[in-house]
Amino acid sequence: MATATAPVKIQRPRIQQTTCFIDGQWIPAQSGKTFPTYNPATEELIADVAEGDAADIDLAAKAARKQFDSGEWSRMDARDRGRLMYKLADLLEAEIDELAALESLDNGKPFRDARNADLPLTIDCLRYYAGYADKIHGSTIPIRGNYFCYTRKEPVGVVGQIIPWNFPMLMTAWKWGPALAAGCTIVMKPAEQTPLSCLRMARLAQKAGIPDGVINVVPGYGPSAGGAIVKHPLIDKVAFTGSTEVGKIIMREAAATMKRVTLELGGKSPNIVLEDADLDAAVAGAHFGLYFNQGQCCCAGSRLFVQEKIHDKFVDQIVSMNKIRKLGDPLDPTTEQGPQVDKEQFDKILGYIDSGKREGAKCLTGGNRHGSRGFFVEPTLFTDVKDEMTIAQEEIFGPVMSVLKFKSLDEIAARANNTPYGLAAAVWTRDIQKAHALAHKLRAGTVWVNCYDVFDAAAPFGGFKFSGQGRELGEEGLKAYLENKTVTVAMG
Ligand code: TXE
Repeated sequence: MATATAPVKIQRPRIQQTTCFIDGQWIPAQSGKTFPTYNPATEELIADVAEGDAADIDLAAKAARKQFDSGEWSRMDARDRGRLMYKLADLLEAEIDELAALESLDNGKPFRDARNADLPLTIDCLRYYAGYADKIHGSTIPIRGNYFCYTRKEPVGVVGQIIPWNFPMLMTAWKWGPALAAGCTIVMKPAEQTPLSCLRMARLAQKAGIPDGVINVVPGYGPSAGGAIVKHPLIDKVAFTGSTEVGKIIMREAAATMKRVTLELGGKSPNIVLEDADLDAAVAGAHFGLYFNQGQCCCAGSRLFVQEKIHDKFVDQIVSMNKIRKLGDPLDPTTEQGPQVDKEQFDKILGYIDSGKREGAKCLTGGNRHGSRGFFVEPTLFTDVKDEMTIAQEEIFGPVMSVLKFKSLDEIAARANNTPYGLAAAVWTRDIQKAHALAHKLRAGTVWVNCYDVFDAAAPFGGFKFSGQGRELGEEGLKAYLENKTVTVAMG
């Protein structure tokens, strides 16, 4: 994994790509429209970006289809496809500081998080799947009779990919990695809040020599550009990361063209701390698991269940950490927490904070806006939270921790599972039996034990229940981009 310490002085990144990228061409939207992307730390305009809609998606889908059907990419020697993907990863690594700054500028996340988490994980994901390109194969099957039966793993075709704004480059890599390795071609729509880094990645893919039409990027809004991807008849599959609400729309609309669908949606993940846990480690893990990325993580440990006996000590330590947390300019390498991505998210979070106060939870830290410019929210801590309160039920997607007390192990799995979501969960304990017992009972796609937010390109990620369909990353993630073909040959 690429690692290095942050440079002392961070250069403001260059803004180079602001148009659609279709069939290897950088072109304005067909309508000529643009939309603004802002710096959430200052609320200032960064750039106007092409506002793609159905007409641009149509061009992109046709280009991706033509490229796929030509076989230039889909039937390229698999090892050569992998080589081009490695090249893309190398180009990202060569510009890692600039790309981290670009991510930080457009999203608001602290530079040091972008530099030490987003970028290394992005590069690692592309390399992981580059290595898979020439290891995708079927099997031979001994069926009854005098036949030779085998399977082929073929690319699904043209894939539409719609991503959110919380980890723009990483989400791009999670989508492109398996699609490219499988031999698919892509129509991608980045989130309207953060289009810049995905466009820069497309430029680097072009530089790496990935053929025209393999990757097409159309920035734009959800219902128009995103909706057009979901409806387009030339697109075979849609992969979406975002809200559960939009996930449901996509699943419904994708049915008309029988698209394959994978969805990575919201969560309300339980983080369970047993009284025998290593307290310092659990506090640090819980703090990171909630406040990392300004709380804008689908897997944020937003229902923190702490066993009664250690509750007060645990809470005291979180209070101390929140008091010294450094909020401010994301491009300052010492900043720990940046702004929320936009005004809509900021308002939504402040609304949830109000509801927590109204419904009787105790607000021990934060609870307000930080400063007067930019979308900063103080690190907020609620205790005395009850299972039925709104802040314990709904995804807040902000720096708001809700601590719920529990008495015994008997009650905890049922309480933890009592949510429509099932994305992630964590357990902190020194007792290995309790750890495994709980891990097996929790209805979640990922369970971390004595750690939180440990991601690896090789480890599948995705949700049970309303948190999604299918898995990303690892071999599971690749399968979502493959069709199985069974070939049966009469042997005479
Ligand atoms: O998400 P949307 P938003 C959750 C989180 C957040 C809430 C709303 O709780 O507060 O969702 O965020 C595109 N057809 N998550 O509004 O709308 C949109 O343009 C096709 C969890 O940003 O789901 C963007 O590219 N596409 C989450 C992407 O979908 C549509 C990450 C996500 O936007 C569309 C983000 C439509 N009808 C938010 N409508 C996670 N799982 O990590 C929107 N889009």
